[in-house]
Amino acid sequence: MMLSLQKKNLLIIIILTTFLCSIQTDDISIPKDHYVSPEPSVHFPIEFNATKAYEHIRVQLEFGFRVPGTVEHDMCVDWIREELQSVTETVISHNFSLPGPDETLIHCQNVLGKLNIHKSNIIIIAAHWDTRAIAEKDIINTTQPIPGANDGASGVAVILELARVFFKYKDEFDSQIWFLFFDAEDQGSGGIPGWNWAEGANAFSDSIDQFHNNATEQFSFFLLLDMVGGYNLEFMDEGYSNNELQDAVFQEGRELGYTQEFPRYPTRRYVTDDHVYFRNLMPTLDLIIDFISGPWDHHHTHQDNLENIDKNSLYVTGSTIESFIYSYHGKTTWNQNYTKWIIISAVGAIGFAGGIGTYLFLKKRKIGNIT
Ligand code: 1BN
Ligand code: ZN
Repeated sequence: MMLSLQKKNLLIIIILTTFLCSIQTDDISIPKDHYVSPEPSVHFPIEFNATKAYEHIRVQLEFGFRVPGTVEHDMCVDWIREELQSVTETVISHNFSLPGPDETLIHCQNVLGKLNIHKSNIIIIAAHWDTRAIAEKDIINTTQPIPGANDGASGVAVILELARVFFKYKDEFDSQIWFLFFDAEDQGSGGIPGWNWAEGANAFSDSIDQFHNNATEQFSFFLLLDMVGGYNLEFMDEGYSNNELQDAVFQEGRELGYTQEFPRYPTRRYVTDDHVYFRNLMPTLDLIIDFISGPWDHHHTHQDNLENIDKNSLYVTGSTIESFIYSYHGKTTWNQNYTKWIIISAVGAIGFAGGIGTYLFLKKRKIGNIT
């Protein structure tokens, strides 16, 4: 059958608009489904290097015990700042003091490294870097400090390695990333007499307006890594953490195959950790093991040393966070994609309706050879 020029044009319009309606570009993801999807959403390839993270733990232990008020402590924070200089855009020290046992002031320091400082959303990844002044859970030398390979150094190590990776791919992110290192977390219950848990995080959250612009920047979420490097890693359900954020990170871990480490039914406990001081600002998650009855039983003992660190646990934690950050805050967030999809569909639908309308109009007027 021969088609007239007008009819051909109309058919082309209809085919084109229908095609436009059905286009899905690569970066149109299905993020809403992400929370429930059984499909892996994993960013590949993962670049997190567990050997580099392990090395960061070894370096911290070489400084000695990182107890506030000691030279070892001050040398360690200088090193953290130096490491951050090469993988962030801004390194900021937040200095504060707390009273020591003899009423002299002990100088403490939180450190913040910022990446993508011109983006408006802020993701925070945090850990404490100080180590406990006493080993109250050991059977010997209970008044002596602990090495803190897991309790302190592991979180710092994983974050520094993540910073290296994210710095390399910073243009892929639509968010700022803050790498935040807290001092004076681990001295509660007599660690340093009179101090509470998470003093550094408390001081930082009190001063947070010094570090961001309230009018132009918003906080997205806060991830705390605490004791992420021991063997038999199994994260617990920390009660002060945000449920949705916790479910999403655990789901990401399970999609990577880490079903032991991110169990479906984790042990639930409440821990007064650094994240509690940020709960009123954004969703927070404490990624922490069950240090009371879990399989890694060196918490606040002299055995919290390099021998009881498992590189695989560092990899599980690092790769899960790397993948999670890409999934949720890569260049194309689900919001933008969803909007793009609506626009494409609307333009397509209008074009399609216009084509049909023109066809009917021409047919009614019997213009051309439409039969
Ligand atoms: C986590 C690691 N914490 C200390 N080391 C926090 C904590 C707070 C632990 C209260 C026990 C009780
Ligand atoms: Zn501790």
